[in-house]
Amino acid sequence: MSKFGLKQHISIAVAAFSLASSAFAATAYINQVGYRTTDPKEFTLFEGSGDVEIVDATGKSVLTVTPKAASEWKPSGQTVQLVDFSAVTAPGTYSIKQGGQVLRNDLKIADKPFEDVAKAALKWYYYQRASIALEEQYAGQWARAAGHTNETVDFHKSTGATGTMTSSKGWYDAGDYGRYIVNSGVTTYTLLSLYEHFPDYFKTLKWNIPAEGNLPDLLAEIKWNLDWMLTMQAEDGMVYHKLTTLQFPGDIMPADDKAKLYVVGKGSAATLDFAGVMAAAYRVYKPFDEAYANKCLEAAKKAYAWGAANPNMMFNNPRDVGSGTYSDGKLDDEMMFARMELFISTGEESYKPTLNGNEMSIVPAWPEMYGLAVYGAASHPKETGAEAATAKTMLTDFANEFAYGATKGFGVVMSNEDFVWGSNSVAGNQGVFLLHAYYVTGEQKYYEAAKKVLDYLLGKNPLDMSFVTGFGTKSPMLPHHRPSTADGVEPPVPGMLVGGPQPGGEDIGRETWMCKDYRTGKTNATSYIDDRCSYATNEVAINWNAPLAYLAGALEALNAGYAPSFAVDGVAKGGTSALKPFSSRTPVSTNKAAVRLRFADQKVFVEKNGKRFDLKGHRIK
Ligand SMILES: [Ca+2]
Repeated sequence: MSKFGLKQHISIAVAAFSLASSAFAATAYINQVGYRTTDPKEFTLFEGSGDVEIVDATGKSVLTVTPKAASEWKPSGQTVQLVDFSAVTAPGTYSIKQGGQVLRNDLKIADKPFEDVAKAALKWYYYQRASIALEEQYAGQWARAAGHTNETVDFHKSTGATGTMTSSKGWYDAGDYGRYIVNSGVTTYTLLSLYEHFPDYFKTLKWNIPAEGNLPDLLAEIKWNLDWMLTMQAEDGMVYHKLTTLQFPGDIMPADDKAKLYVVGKGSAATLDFAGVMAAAYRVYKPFDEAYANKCLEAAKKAYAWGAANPNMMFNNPRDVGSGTYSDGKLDDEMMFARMELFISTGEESYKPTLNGNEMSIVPAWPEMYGLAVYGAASHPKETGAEAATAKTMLTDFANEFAYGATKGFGVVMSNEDFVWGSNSVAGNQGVFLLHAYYVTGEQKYYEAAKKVLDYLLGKNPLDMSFVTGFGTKSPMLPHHRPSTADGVEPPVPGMLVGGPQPGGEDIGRETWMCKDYRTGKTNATSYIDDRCSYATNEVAINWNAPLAYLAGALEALNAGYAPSFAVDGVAKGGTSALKPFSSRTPVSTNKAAVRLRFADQKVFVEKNGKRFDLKGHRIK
């Protein structure tokens, strides 16, 4: 498979033993899925020398480019050059040559390069469905029996309730089979906002899942999780924290996980996240099913009322529970999110929020919901008035820095601090953030930087691999995902974004199920292993796939001519490209980037009593 990259480097080195050192081949890191005909296009060159040629399938050289000045990208420690080949616009498969050597031959240009990625990233939620069999007509070789079909589930004593209740449906959270309200919150909202921004595009986009009335596929899928979330609300409005077994199961299929299911815990984070999501769902489902929409809004109001009266009830795992914690010690952002969404949906003064323009933690993550309130305000200017203007400033201050970062080094937004647990979702959320800045300004540099996030996730990275299963020349084969491990099917379930490189090494240990140290000689951006053992770099999660789905879906929708209703003129590209000529594009500058990013706040870990825990509640040293 590896005709290029490191392996070719070695074979060329051997073949060229007696020749000059200039015979060493460079490495070209590309978006392996492809580039859009009308988009700006760039790849990253390592150890290159001289001009680069782009050669079409007939062997004809269609472009000769001089790579840009070299610069170091600290996360991989590599000094690299960016190569702009935007001038090549014809669909096809191309080779990249330098010094007469073919560096790689899988460079693709297409009209809708991300449509299949968007569909697969969204289809993955179907594969994660609890309480239903995946039928072959929809799931193909990944068909499986239903899991977690329990008629009733037990209340854990941490809920304060006794006996049983009914709760089914929802999406399995990650590589495990837990269902967690907090992580469902950021995930479901991200997907709802994708629909709310591009309703006409998603009314017709289909990816072969069971029909749900007259709902578009995206809303049919989201409803599967909303239905579950609604079961998790108690009479008084409070929302239970999670539905899991007491401990994680082994590598078994969902149907074989027979341990007792418990409703566990309660708290302000789950309740407020639920309130915000249900308030947004009201708007999105109203045109299709008014009764369901009203049910969501009433649930949102009840949850908010409970959350406003109980704003600081933290959840911690009870001693006998070892499933994921999703414990959050800072809850003002969840409150802001809930108020913003309820205010947008109802216009009631009692919910009216005021954004703090100095808030720094505004790139969303499951414990960082403030950014969703910023998105909400920016995307509903008619409803939020002055808050929309504050939100726009917050978006552009950060987005300027992101866009500038993407012009140097590897040509990606990420910096060293971003290589935390789930680094690929940090990248994805930066991309979604940039698109929001693009919607409200129309500035091309934000669109380009967002697109570069997708380039990174699909192969333009120092590991020379696509991080999405089933896509690209090389992609993860052994993700930490129980169904993919246990189903006896060689390819993993497609459309999953793995967590990605990061140097924490939380999964390294002596126990048989843990990894040997895969970090030796590696950098932040290469500390990764494609192995089932690696839950710290190779797991999948619903909140990680959501920004991928949003990015790929939004980029296709924009290029199909759809713009969000609140966007400034010129945002929809309509396949004809609103790009300025490449040579006259305004260079980006950091002069106005007064805001310093505090990436530490986005780290995906939980601190409790001075101890750090990972997503799943494992202690981090
Ligand atoms: Ca929080």
